Amino acid sequence: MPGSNCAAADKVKPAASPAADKPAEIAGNISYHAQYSPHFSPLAFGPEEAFYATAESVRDHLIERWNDTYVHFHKTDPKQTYYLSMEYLQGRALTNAVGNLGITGAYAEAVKKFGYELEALVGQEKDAALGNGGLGRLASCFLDSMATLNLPAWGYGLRYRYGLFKQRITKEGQEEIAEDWLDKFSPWEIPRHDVVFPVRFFGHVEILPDGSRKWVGGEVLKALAYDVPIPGYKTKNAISLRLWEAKATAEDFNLFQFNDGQYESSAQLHARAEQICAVLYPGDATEEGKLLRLKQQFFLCSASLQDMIARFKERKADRVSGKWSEFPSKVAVQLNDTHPTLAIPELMRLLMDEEGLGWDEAWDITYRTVSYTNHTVLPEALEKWSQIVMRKLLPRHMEIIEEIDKRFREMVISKHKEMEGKIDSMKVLDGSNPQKPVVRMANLCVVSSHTVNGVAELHSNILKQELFADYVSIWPNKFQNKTNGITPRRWLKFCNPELSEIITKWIKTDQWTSDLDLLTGLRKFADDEKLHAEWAAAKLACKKRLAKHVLDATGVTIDPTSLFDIQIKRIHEYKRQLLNILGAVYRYKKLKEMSAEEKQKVTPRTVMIGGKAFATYTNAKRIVKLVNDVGAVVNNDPEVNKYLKVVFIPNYNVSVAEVLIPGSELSQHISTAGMEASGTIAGLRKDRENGLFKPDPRFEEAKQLIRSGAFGSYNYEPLLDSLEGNSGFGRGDYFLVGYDFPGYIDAQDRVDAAYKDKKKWIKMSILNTAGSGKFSSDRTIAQYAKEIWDIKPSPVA
Ligand code: B1H
Repeated sequence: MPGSNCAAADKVKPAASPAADKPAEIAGNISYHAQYSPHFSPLAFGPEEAFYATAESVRDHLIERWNDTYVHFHKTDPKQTYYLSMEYLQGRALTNAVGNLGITGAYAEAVKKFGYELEALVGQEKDAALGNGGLGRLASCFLDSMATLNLPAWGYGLRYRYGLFKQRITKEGQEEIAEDWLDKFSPWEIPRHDVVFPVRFFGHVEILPDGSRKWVGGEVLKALAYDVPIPGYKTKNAISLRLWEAKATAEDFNLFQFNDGQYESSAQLHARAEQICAVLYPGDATEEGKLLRLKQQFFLCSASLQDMIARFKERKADRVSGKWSEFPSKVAVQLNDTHPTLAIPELMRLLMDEEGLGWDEAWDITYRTVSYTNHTVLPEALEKWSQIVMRKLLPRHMEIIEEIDKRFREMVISKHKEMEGKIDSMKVLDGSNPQKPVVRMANLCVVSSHTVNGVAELHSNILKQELFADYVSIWPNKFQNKTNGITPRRWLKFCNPELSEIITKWIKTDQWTSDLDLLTGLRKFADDEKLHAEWAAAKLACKKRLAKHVLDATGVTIDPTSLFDIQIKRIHEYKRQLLNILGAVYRYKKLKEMSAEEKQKVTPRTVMIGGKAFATYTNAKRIVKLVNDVGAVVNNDPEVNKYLKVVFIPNYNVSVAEVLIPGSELSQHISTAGMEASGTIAGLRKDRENGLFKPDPRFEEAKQLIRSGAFGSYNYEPLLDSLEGNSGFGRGDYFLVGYDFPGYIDAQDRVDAAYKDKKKWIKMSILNTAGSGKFSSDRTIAQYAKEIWDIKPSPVA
């Protein structure tokens, strides 16, 4: 019973869930849920009703494991990790849940008894899209690996009412629609009415007679927990993703005003509470809604820390030697980027003002508890909060941050005199603009965490050599690398059953699903013709599935034998979808110039681009429009459309990715060097500033064709202009599209040539797969556990 009082768990033995290997029992349990957990008319049992009843039946299995896991952790009291993240891109859960529990076959058979295919029911589920992109998906992969590795760990996040918007493509380009993932209800969450904490905003700091300080007044909301069980793969462990929802209390409801007809003012705090979890912050490095975003961040941090402290105390009561200094040996807090930085001053406040510890003891505990992951060196994404706003919303925290800053500066001067000249860029508070003094959240994280890590070798080196270089001389051992990974369950076994079967057959074990390095076993078959034939057949099956998705979603027919060239990620100028589409435009132009004979030699290609643009990011939206406009012309041009198609994949999300990734043959990652965590080098812009840059004629040709109106009359001038002269993002072509264009086109020519040599291509594909073991999130999480968190696997017996 996660949250509190575990003794009860022994008394209230839950009724057993249906036997996992008996489809008839499962079917009975599904019927039971349809009847006794009703959400619909008893007369209806269409695909939607069947999905919800099936999900609730699967949830019975999850809850058993989740209860057992909590009881086990409570009894064994291991050190636990708490992953704090403003984003989780969970996607759908049904396939993953039955897959991880090993009951896919039994459930498939059970739902057949109602005349349904499991795959069809799976499609009824809405994506839980509580994240923007890579950072959020990483958090979800991490949860899967933590559970699979039997680690005592929790995820903490916010229960956004609306997740990332749904993207619809119209004549105007991208249109955003609220994504109602809770439209009906989520069968996977368990509201925890017993897990509620107060969270304060605004107010002031009072100094008590004994000199201690207390934050009082302002408005107080309640944080209510919703637990989402996360099953591990082939293990009895199931951990929790705890999502907080903001509520106001009945006392905040002014019955007098309501009876007086003042309906809106009677429930003001309720309305403000609702705003907090209304929407996911829509940016991937952006502006907007500042105060609300800060409230969200604090809400997550405060509720989660109160929960951790409550659990520590609950378990501490059972131990004779319980002391606060033990806290860091029971609790590890990982900050997923700077978004949950307020956990630092909030932990200090709770320890000092609520628990009565002194600064030094509280600081020692906080420092040994917290660690921070940096995901980007993009300057716009490095959070800076106005000191004025911070002081108003969180007056006590602002005091604590000031004290951290002051003590840091004193430490540098007393212990690292040689760094004194660098203090201005290292300190936490930046008052260089007296109109707009700010708190630098990344600096606060570096100064207050025992460990800081980047997410790729190259990225971590940039952190050590550039962004955080000055801190390295003070704390040479603080900085680490933890190369990102993905869960091989969702992203290989479940989304690509064809390839998975082949792998298992050839390496003669299915253990690769939890030990991905075993894929190296494929290497010795890289030239085997039988494997080649099977490999090609599996790929074709995935490409056909993708072609069907494209037809359903866009009405465009694509050829499954053409090269599938895919770029899927948030639309951002630094990710350079523009380089990709300009390449396609250039390809189109060359095709138009070719004779019929010349065209025969061309490698047919389908270029697919998918991703969402931030609603107010105009240039990103222009890119979406351009891809769609180019597609409309190219795909309907009978002279070329056998050799080139260009498709914008609408509403890219986790479920769409599960269809796209298995069908992909060329995956484009072409972000500007130096701007992405995965794959970067340093600066190149000097040539351009000095007028030394000579654009390649092919680049000029591609832009010219767009300007000529070949793809419609939409005004692309601002977009093309950003690639030229001195306009655009500060300087002309800030993201170096023109600089890389010739090299990019040449590389694409080499891709065409390589694809023609089928044998060579398939061999490369096999070897790529064989070498991908390192990128399992199991490896990433095992390293975090050992090298940062100091936690150990604790499997339920
Ligand atoms: C990444 C973000 C991010 N880095 C601000 N930073 C956000 C920044 O809402 N915001 O304000 C949201 C997200 N996301 C991505 O993290 C990197 O761009 C990728 O390169 C990396 O693979 C991913 C996971 O580490």
